[in-house]
Amino acid sequence: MTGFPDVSKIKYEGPDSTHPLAFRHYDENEVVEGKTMKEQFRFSVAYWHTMRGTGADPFGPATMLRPWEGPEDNVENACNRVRVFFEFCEKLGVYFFCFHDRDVAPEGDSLTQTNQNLDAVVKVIKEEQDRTGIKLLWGTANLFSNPRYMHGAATSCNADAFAFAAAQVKKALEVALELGGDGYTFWGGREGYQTLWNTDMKRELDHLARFMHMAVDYAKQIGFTGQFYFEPKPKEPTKHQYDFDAANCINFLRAYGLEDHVKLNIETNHATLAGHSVEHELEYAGMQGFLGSVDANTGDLLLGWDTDQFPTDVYMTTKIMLAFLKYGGLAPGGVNFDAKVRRESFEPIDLFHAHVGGMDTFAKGLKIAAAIRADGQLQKALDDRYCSWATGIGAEIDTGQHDFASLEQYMLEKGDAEPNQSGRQEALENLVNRYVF
Ligand code: XUL
Ligand code: CO
Repeated sequence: MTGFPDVSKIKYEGPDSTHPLAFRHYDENEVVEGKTMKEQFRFSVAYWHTMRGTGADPFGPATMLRPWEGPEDNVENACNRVRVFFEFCEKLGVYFFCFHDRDVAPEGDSLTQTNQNLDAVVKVIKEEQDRTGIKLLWGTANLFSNPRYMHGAATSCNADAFAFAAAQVKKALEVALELGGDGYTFWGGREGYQTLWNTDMKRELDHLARFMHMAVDYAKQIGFTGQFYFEPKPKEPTKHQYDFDAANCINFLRAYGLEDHVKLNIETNHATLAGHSVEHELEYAGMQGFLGSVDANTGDLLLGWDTDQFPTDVYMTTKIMLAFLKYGGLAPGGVNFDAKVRRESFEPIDLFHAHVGGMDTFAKGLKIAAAIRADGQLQKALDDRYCSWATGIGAEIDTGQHDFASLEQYMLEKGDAEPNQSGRQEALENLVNRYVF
């Protein structure tokens, strides 16, 4: 069966289009800063939300109308769902996807059975990839849903949970290799803790590092050359997640010798839950050489939890795209819509509205970011702000020609610092607005 019989391929119609399911800004062939939009974004659909999101929340059950779903969550149904998924991606014009092992295939009664289920579904995924040319941006393992992971997976107090998780990631890497995946993501799930009364934090972090090293080693062994990503998230489900934010994750990776193997997958709403903005997290990761990939979504400041909404704010996507362009793009990473339709948006067509809107918002953000960069006024204002470092004492400090004693001498002779300049924040906000509207 087809999943979306009433939808034909989404087209680019230009900014004046009033068609609710056409792109007004995302033209995959349009070249911006030397790359087509298709290459710049490497948009990806998240299988877990788009195919497995049910609309259930703590106050009520599933609401989603998904006519292709059979009565039972078995392998046959899972294979059928894969075909519907590829139909969705094709009609949308997205060339990448991401999935967790357990979203695509149901768990069996044993690890052997579960792996067989996964193999059966992966076979169909492979067929659909070959048919459509759609690629795996990154794969990952669900190390948080099954009750065996209640205390975490790699950081569990139960060594058997660690071992099971290792077996699961081993298989997930084999699958990622088979599907030609460009990456593999670690998201902590339950890697964190609720209270120090029952937690040996040092031991847990040592285990997490050992686990990641095992993954890196196994990837090498089987010839999986995709990029590893670590995805920061500060809270949910535990009170203290070990992968809090970009700075915390980078420190962990460096402390445990993983910095050459793992980059970051920055998610918008995880940034805001950490009390940052996504542009802060991207800039931090970028300047440290850890910018890998992006999980695109947005939160709601009035709700304050991980709502995973689709991005519709052009200011936000402009800031994201400024970071992308500054750091030379994301490939082999991409922009993965780790986002879900609202519980009330329960019809299949809502999935198209959501993704089309997200892609268009990013495309507009890219155009604005490119215009800001081409104009150069924002960069000039930034350069001017730091002009005291370009020559004279600033340049001398930067080239290591001073110490505290010589700087004291410099100030004793000079008497006082040069007066400060205005930060001009409001003027710069107005300048940015000139490109937005
Ligand atoms: C959870 C989240 C995950 C990861 C992949 O908040 O973002 O879906 O992206 O495990
Ligand atoms: Co995510």
